[in-house]
Amino acid sequence: MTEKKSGFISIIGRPNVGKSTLVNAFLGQKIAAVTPKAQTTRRRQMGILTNDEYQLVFLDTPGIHISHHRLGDFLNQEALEAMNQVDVILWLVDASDGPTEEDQRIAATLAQMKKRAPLVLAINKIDMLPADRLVLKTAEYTDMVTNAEVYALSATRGEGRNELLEALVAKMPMREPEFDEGQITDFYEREIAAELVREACLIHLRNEVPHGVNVRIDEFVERGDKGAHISATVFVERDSQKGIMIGEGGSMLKKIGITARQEIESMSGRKVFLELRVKVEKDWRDDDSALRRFGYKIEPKKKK
Ligand SMILES: Nc1nc2c(ncn2[C@@H]2O[C@H](COP(=O)(O)OP(=O)(O)OP(=O)(O)O)[C@@H](O)[C@H]2O)c(=O)[nH]1
Ligand SMILES: [Mg+2]
Repeated sequence: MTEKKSGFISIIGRPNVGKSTLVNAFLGQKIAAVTPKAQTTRRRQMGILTNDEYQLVFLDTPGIHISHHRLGDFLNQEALEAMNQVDVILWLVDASDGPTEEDQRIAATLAQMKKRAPLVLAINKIDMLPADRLVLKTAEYTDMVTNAEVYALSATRGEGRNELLEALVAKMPMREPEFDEGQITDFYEREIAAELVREACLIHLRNEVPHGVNVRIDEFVERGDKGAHISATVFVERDSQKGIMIGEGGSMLKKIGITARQEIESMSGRKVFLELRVKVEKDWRDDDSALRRFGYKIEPKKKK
């Protein structure tokens, strides 16, 4: 392959600032779950944008937060690790909110990093506030970093998005791109399907219940004209949550199934038959062996 402007960009930030929204918007298609709730993303995922001039590989990461579970430790670990060996760190913040304690911690982490990639601070959700408040917020966030280029954008509406993209391209070195033109992510379709089922749970369920959900795809088979047949197990943490998840006469599970199926169909461009069942895996978010079984490669607990 011939050389072009190519490299890796790690998108970090606290939960809910719009990291996954931005990756989906740059790619022009949905590869990552997006919801109004914190801690939607649980695993690092690549979004690969290629054209004749460049290949940008975005690493979407879980929101960095003050964790209360072993799962939370894993999420933070995933995000922090993504900052190594990239060409640019893109710190996304939310103009409508903060800076919060989580932002302070991220700023401190960035300041402490010995060999750090160039930093770009991007202030998202500018559509949510008037210009005068935006000026104040931008100053508050900009004060938290040194040596960073600063951009403002709306990931959903598009203002400022191209300017940010062009700035990122300009920072990439000339080298051979790592990935084929056609590849847009490192997740398999079945992994994205699992994320979209979890997204539907986050959309329809309230309080802690959806955060304790894990989805396992048990079967994903092609049935020609009939599309794909997917069966999945939704794990919850407690018996009481199983009842909530299923709902009266199965109504909640049905609602979740419909939303998830529609999303999977629009992601994959074909018909999907989706079958869901619910199981309890007691307190799995604090159970290292359950976490590993679910594929979260958690590091051993640090001694305090
Ligand atoms: N108004 C507005 N909303 C936005 C914008 N960007 C993202 N959002 C919304 O913010 C919410 C969170 O978006 P996500 O993309 O899931 O955020 P995230 O940073 O990936 O969150 P985690 O995966 O939990 O770390 C969603 O409801 C988005 O629709 C924006 O530019 N403007
Ligand atoms: Mg996300």
